[in-house]
Amino acid sequence: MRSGETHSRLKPYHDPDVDTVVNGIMNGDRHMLSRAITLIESLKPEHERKAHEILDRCITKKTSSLRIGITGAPGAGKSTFIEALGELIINQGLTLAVLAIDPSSRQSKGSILGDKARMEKLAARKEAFIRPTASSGYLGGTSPKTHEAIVLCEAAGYDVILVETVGVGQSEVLVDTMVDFILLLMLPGSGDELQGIKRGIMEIADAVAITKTDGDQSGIAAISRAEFEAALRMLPVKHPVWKREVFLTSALTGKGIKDVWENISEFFTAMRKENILETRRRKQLNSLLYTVLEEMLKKEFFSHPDVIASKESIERQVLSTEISPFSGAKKLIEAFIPRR
Ligand SMILES: Nc1nc2c(ncn2[C@@H]2O[C@H](COP(=O)(O)OP(=O)(O)OP(=O)(O)O)[C@@H](O)[C@H]2O)c(=O)[nH]1
Ligand SMILES: [Mg+2]
Repeated sequence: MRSGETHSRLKPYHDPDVDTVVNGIMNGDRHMLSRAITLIESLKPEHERKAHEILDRCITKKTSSLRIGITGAPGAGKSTFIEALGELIINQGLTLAVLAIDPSSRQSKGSILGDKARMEKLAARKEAFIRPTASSGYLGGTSPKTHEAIVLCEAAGYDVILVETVGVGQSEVLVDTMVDFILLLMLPGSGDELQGIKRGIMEIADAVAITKTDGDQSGIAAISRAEFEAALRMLPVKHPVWKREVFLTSALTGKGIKDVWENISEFFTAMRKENILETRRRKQLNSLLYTVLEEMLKKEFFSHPDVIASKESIERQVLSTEISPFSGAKKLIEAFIPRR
C-alpha cells in the first residue's frame, strides 16, 4: 500500500461548503468547478439543495460569454472538430469550457474516456476546461442540467462555452434553449439523408459545417454543400439579420476551421449590434423555468405516496378498459392533489 493511499483512507472526507465552492468557482478554481458540476448531476436531494444554492449565487455574475452548440450525428466528427476549433480559440487569447455530452455512456463507461482522449491536446491546455457528462437518459444528452453547467462555467470566467450534443431531434430543440449559436456538423455525401433529417435540426442551425473533407471526395463535398445550401434556403429564417452558410471543413488538415470561427464571430457582432442576444437569453431563461418546473412536478408526482399507492390499481382498470386512460390520469392527479 502506498503512503498516499493510507493517508487518504484515514483522512475524513469533507464536502466543501457552499461559500468555499462559490469562491473557488469565481476565482477560476477548476477543481471546485468540477465538484459543483458533479453536485448538479447528483440525484441525491442534499446535493441538489446545495447545487441550487451554488447556482443562485453564480447566476448573478454578469458575463459576456459566447455559448456555442456543436451538434451532429454520432461519428460526424464533433469532438475532433472541437479540438481543432478549441485550439484556434485559445490561440486568440480566449479561455474555453467544453461540455461534451456523451450519449453512449449508458452502454459503455469507456466512451467518456474515449471522448476525453479525442480532445487530448485541448485537455492539456490550462486555458481549457473539458467536462464529459453522461447523458443520464436524455436524448442526445442535453438536459436542463447542461444549462446549469453552462452557468457555472460562466461564473468561472470562461469566454467561450462549447456544448457537444448528438443530433437526434429533441435534444437540439433543448440545446437551442441554452446556447446562442448552433453549428450543425454533417458528413460529406449525407445530402441524401436530408429528406430523413428531422427538420428541427436544420431549422435551429446557424451554420452548417461539412466535416472530413480531406480525403478523395472533394466532388462529393461540393455537391453536399450545394444540397445543404438549397435546404437552408427552404427553411424559415431563424434570425432576420443572419444568413446561414455552409462550410467545407477538415479537423485533420484544419481546412475551413478559421472560416467557421470568423462566421461565429460575425454572428455575435451582428447579434450584439441588434441587441438580440440579451432578449434571446431572457427568453431562454423563461423557457428553462418551465422545462425545469415540468421536471420537478413530474418527480414530485411520481414519488407522492398516494400516487404510488393507487397507480397499480388504476393501471389495471385502464388496461382492462374498465375506465379510459383519461379518467385514469384524472384519478391519479386527484390522488396527487385531492379535491377540496
Ligand atoms: N479524415 C478525417 N477523419 C476525421 C475528421 N474528424 C474526425 N475524424 C474521425 O472520425 C471519427 C469520429 O470522430 P469524433 O470526433 O469522435 O466524432 P463525434 O461526432 O464526436 O462522435 P460521437 O461523440 O461518438 O458522436 C474518428 O475516428 C475521427 O478520427 C476529419 O476531419 N477527417
Ligand atoms: Mg464526440
